[in-house]
Amino acid sequence: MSDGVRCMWMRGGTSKGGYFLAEDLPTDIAERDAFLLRVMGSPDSRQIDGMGGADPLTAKVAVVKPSERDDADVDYLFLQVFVDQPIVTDAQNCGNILAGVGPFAIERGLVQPEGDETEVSIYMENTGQIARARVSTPNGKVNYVGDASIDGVPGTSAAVPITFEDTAGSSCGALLPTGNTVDTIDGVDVTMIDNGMPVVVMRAEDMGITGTESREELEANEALRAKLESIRLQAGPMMNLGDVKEKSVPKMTMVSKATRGGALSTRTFIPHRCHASIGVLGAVSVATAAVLEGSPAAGIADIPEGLRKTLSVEHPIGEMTVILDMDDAGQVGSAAILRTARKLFDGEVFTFKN
Ligand code: NQM
Repeated sequence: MSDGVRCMWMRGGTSKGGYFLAEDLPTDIAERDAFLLRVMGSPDSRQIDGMGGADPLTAKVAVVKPSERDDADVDYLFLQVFVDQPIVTDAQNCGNILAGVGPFAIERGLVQPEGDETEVSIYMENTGQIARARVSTPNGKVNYVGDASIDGVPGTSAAVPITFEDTAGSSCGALLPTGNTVDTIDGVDVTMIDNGMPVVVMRAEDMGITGTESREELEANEALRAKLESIRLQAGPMMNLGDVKEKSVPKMTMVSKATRGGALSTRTFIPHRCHASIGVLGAVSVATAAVLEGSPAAGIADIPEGLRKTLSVEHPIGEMTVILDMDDAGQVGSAAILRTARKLFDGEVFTFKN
């Protein structure tokens, strides 16, 4: 494909990537993936010949189309393009890129704006659940300006509140795919959990770190990375994810006591780079682990009373607030988070591939 392909570049939460209408992409999956690798400039650690930002958090893709479902306005497929390997995977969802899907759907005319705020119901194809995003639309147009701030993004923007329902077992078939709150792998107690994102949650101190280290310090710790990868490769099949050697899940989150007044502190590998902050559904899964009695996270977390639990999940550069609504059985029923998004560029992307 040497002709330009219509594409919008957006920041969604603390991530960034290309947003495409499904009709603008090749239908053949191998062809589509080859095209997206060219778009991002992968594989190359600098992504110099493409749009990617040399970081998994900025090499992301949303594919959006009108939904045929009664309960959704649009379908959203998330694709992670690896930076330094020729891999494009749909094996995970992304709640940050999700934040741009509502605005994008309205911008492209898939959803008509209604009043000052338009609710967009989004079917998340990767995992099969619905998310509801509220988009600011005064005067019939998407508004990106506002006073909402999220850690990891300078300044303020219009709020995009998002609610998730029924995310338990999104990729693993069950909230706790092994049936246990705690399992032990390589001598480390872990909770293998999936409330929207498959995550292995363990105590930072059990991994030989304090949990207050920076992203750079943790990425430089070869021994830690080897230990995490050994646990991850064993956790994959136990979480019904099969061989995860070439997959971006499960994520690996090390938790410690909060240091800034939150519920708990986190450091997350996604899975080979350390997250600059934490993923959205990743944070929902970690917060859910923290309310499970007897889990490694519960032991260190500060959990508020009541059926609505507002948990501030601390991460390397701030915090993400997750609101968990518990049902009468004491299980997490739904989760909500606040994100922002910004349209950065709208035009055509070129690949010039022979
Ligand atoms: O967990 C990064 C991100 C994510 C995923 C990753 C995310 C989520 O911050 O919902 O948003 O974990 O690979 O974009």
